[in-house]
Amino acid sequence: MSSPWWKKSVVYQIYPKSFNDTTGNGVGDLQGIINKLDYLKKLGVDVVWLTPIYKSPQRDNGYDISDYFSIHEEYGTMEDFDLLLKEAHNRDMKIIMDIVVNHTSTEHEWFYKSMGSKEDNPYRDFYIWKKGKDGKAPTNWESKFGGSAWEYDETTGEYYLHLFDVTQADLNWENEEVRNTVYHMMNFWLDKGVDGFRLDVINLISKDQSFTDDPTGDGRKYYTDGPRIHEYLQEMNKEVFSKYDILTVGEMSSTTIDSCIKYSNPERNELSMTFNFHHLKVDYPNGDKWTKADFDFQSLKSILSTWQVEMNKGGGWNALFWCNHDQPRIVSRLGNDENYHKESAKMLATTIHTMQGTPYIYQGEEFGMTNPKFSRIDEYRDVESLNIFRIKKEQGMSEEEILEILKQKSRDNARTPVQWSSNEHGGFTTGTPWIGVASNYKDINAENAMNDKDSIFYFYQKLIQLRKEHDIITNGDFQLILEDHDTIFSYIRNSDNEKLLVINNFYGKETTFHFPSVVDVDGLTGEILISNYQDSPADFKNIALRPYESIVYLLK
Ligand code: TEU
Repeated sequence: MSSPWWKKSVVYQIYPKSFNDTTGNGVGDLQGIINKLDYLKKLGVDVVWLTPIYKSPQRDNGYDISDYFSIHEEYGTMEDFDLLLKEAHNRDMKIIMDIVVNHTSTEHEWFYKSMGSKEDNPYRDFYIWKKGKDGKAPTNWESKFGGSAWEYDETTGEYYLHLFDVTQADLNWENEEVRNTVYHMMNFWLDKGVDGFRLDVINLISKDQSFTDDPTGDGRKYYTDGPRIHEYLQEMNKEVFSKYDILTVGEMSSTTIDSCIKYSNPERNELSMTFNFHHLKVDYPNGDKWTKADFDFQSLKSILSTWQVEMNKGGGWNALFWCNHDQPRIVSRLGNDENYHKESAKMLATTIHTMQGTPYIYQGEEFGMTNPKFSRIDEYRDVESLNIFRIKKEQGMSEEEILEILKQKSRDNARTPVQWSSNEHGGFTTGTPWIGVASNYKDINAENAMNDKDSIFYFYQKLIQLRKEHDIITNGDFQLILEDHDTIFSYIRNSDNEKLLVINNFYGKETTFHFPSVVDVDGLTGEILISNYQDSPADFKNIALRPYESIVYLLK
């Protein structure tokens, strides 16, 4: 069987709300995406992933869907969507949709029907309703956005489960009717011609039916990679995915390598690939996201390497990424957005784009957008950030301290409008943007990047091109070298007749790279494929690396 197209593709993620506004209402829209397709084509991406554009009260920016068959009004109409799909296909680009089926909005008509009565109600079992225990919630599980994962509803005197916001009620996947309804909806979009799905928190859909308290108070072990998850995904694959030539990527909350191998090994007929987040928890000391902290470089190296090696061994496939709409901007997080903006953004790009898997670029990452460094709570919009602000305050933390944490960790860091130009609001809108634009938009914007041959944009373009030209980037296996080095992340990708040597200095200080004598490269010469400095040396054996220097050699 020939290798599937998505193994050699690069995906670009669009968060429509913040991408490009053509109506002046301060919210991005589908026409705005159509207007930028040529820009995306120039960058060279193959696939565009749209985060949810369905009808939604927007309490969680579209991850709270109230109708899977219509387009959210502010974004446009179904005609706009059809045009977008056509225009993308005309340019040889694909579109994948974000599918959220762990939960729906409580404004979905299924939920209204479900909450109405306990008896003679075919919709009751669409969601997870339970009686309280001793006047309290059915279990002690916590919502991922803070507080209890259960909400009491007076109508029938029972609680419903919501692993996320109180307006995001979990669907009951034990119910066959729910599953068939979801498959029908997925087929509707695929029949329209979309090229695949990103499946939101898909590894949480199967809950342990014992509904017991978790001694840790967290609950995730009762629903993460749950008891029937593989059965559901295989059923979904049979009923939906297997009928089309598509890309499916599962977003896997707190998963394991073994599970991801199962999800993505093609012999099991589940998904094409998986996102996991372990490499982005390296600045969560003791697992706590809500702390201001530096990142742990050794853990980062070790997590990325282990996933590279093990997924390859087990026949799984990784989705590679630093950024998405839930994560702070990577150049602010692992790079240096003040003194080495270009160098560090390019070094981080090299790291992701030379590993094995399918790389994802999040809007604005391609020209180095940074965290906005908001300093007031009224600048934030994200439901999670606002909840945490309230909860931490109730627990006695000072507002200043919480704001410092949000500045580093809030999901809104990724959600500020795309900075297209140095015009007001970065050229995103002629109106008032729904969330503020980062104040550095006059320097950091797409237009400037397009006019600068040495920009981060053209660096990404080149990395994408290299993937097309060198199969070793897709197929080569992964070998970590200089494992214990305290600032260099370096690895070799091996194929039968060549090697790719990747050297990344992750810090703003100089260091020396010595090629390890245990690796045999006798008779091989190195050619530089890409570097973030003009004059990196041709000899790869001993290199005085400059701040954030990043070099990729092809050894033949
Ligand atoms: O995110 C799920 C998820 O586990 C996160 O990355 C989440 O944002 C984080 O745990 C919060 O600390 C997905 C979506 O990407 C996110 O935007 C949604 O809010 C969430 O599911 C619920 O649909």
